[in-house]
Amino acid sequence: MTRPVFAVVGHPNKGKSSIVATLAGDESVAISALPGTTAAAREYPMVVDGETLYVLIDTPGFQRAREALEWMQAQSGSSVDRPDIVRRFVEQHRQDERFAAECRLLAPLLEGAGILYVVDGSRPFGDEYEAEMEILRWTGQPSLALINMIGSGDYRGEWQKALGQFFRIVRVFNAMNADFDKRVQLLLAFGQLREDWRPALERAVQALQAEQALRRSLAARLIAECLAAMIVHRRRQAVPDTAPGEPLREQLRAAYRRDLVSMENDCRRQVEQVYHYRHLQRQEALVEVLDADLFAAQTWRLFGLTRQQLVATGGLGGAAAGGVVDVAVGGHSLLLGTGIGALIGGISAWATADRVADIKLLGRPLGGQELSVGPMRNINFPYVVLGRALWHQRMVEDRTHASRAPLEIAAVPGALQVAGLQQRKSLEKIFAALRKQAALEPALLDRLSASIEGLMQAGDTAPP
Ligand SMILES: Nc1nc2c(ncn2[C@@H]2O[C@H](COP(=O)(O)OP(=O)(O)OP(=O)(O)O)[C@@H](O)[C@H]2O)c(=O)[nH]1
Ligand SMILES: [Mg+2]
Repeated sequence: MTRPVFAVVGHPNKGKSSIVATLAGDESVAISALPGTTAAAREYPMVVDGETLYVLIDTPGFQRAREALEWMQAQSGSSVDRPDIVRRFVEQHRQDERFAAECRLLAPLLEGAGILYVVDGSRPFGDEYEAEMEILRWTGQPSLALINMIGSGDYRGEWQKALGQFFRIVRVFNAMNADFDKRVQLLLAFGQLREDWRPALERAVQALQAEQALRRSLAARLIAECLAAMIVHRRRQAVPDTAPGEPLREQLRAAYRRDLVSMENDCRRQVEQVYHYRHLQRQEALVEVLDADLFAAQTWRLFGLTRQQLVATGGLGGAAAGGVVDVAVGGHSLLLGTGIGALIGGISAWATADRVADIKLLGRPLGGQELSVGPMRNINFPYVVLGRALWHQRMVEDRTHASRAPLEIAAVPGALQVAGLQQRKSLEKIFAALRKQAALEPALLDRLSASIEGLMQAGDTAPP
């Protein structure tokens, strides 16, 4: 076997499949609180440019490790014979339902796979694991133990002592919360198991890093397109010759708002797909802020500039000059640059979130008239949309494919990078240009997309 193959093995319900899902970035891996969820071995290859760099195999948990070990111990032989004894065990019990799990999880090891033994470090060590570890040692395969922390207890110390006697490398790896760097570190540790596996795993790490960067660019592009489309969006409706009444205007405003909400929603779905989530549920009830209506006053306060913030710093001119207004864009300070006063045309532009776009009655070339709403005039709007989009992207990026819960937000948005004044000025220029445009100019989109990517990058180094 030339390419590295790893079988993820262990007791039932200790997070084997969760580790596979996280490393393979695959939401289709079956994970549940019921022991015995994984009944058959399944392979997850990491393929780059048509070449398989390494393979992970998810396996069922041990069911009768003690009995299996007793059978093996009853065979006569010395240490050199042990791998053969394990092989004989599997050959002789293939049809034996009692040892179905043992045969399925040992088979890949007999074909040369490395061992990734998973335990739950939040529960105490117990004798029942000794037989499992002993059988694994008998296979003679290179092995690494992973302490997964499922619950709140902490028995890492005793696990480390026990595992250290059987496995050369012991690592703590939290399947559910492992960030990108932890995943990379783990792959590099796999490379320590066998010298000739290392090059493939180093390439896998490089491919992973490249993929991460590409995903960010794609996400930034999607967000830029969506944001620009939302800023310039208009909705028109033909109206009777008699002057359109308020109900008709209100209908049109409502339709316009629905358009924007659905544009934002489409953008989120697309960003989720970039990160290989196709069936991600969002927790509407709990995600108070992110899923709050785009037009809710609370959303504007959280993600955009507020009138109070501007006024509190001694007027718009002062705010711009000093660059001291803090903007709660999910922790981003997406401040407007100088010239803010001119742009918003006075503080009246900071009316309620609802009064965001002009509504106009226009004559139609072929007679009759139409009502038109949009484009978005409120200069706070792009910051609200961008803040929400960056926050959502961050949560999706940080999520692991082992999480099965709906996408849910902690109470306080994590602090992301404070955008520099230059960055804010350049964003404001782009937004202002967009507001004036009838059609989206590709060069402007490129600039917006690059700025958004910059904000994502900056978010990495921001203090928590
Ligand atoms: N909080 C938390 N829960 C985890 C973690 N890893 C696994 N779990 C949970 O533990 C349970 C078992 O996870 P699985 O990945 O299905 O475990 P398994 O070892 O593959 O189980 P079997 O296939 O039944 O042998 C699931 O409810 C997971 O959500 C973790 O790192 N943190
Ligand atoms: Mg499983």
